[in-house]
Amino acid sequence: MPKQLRCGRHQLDLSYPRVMGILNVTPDSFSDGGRHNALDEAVRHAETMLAEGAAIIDIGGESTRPGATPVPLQEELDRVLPVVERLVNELDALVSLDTSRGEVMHEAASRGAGMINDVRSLRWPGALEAAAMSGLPVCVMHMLGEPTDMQRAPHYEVPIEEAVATFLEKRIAECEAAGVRRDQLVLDPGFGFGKRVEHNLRLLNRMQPLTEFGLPVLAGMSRKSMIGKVLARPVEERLPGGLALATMAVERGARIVRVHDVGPTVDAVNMTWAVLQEGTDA
Ligand code: 9MG
Repeated sequence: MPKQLRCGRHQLDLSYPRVMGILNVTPDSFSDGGRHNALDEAVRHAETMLAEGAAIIDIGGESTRPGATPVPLQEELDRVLPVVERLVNELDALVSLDTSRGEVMHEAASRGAGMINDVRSLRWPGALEAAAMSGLPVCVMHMLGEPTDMQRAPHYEVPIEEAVATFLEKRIAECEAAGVRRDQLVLDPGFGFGKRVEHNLRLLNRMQPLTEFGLPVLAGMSRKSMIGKVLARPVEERLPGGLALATMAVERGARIVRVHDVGPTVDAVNMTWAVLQEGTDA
């Protein structure tokens, strides 16, 4: 596995697990519904996450929650680009862009974003080309369907871990064929994206083989409904469940965990790593 990812001006050291902090810039993610000071609020939130130990800030201007519909291109650009610029210029942050649109990838890369996180794995028109042109690392993720319909009775003909591995293998080949370097890919099993709770639990138990592609694995389970369903907790009470899942993902080989609650996750992940390293020469 590449131990370093080249992320534009930044090098991301993946010789140990890193935390990616989630920065949603959709209107409903701001305290006043995004009417005033949304940009300042986003910058302050990113600053806090960096101080808590986030290695990457993942900016998203389109909700990918179950049932969500895509926003118009201009709206997505207007939401994310000012935030990218401020985080890059004021905080020197390693910014990842959570988008499926080639235009957004291109504009964000030209403003200093260091990574692309596409839940649709560069399958929208123009995305593969834009990602290849940027030279940035890309997180490719498994998803069955689209956010609008993905949670309507998802069904697989083969065990979920096989479906995910087959999908990612195909995407790796397609990305490479389009000029995205293999050593710039990050793989994501896509917890919660077209999966029932039993699929998610099974996938987490069996995600270790994904590391055999020789590429870093990213896992995102923070506050997701799998926690709500197993523990019967509303979204604001899912941190303990999320820490357990982040810990298990790292134990099974994930090198990036994507979370809302950075500080507690950094401690949980670092503690897990200390145990995993015990007795090795590292
Ligand atoms: C944007 N987004 C929401 N959940 C995600 C997950 O699990 N992985 C990645 N890569 N992105 C996600």
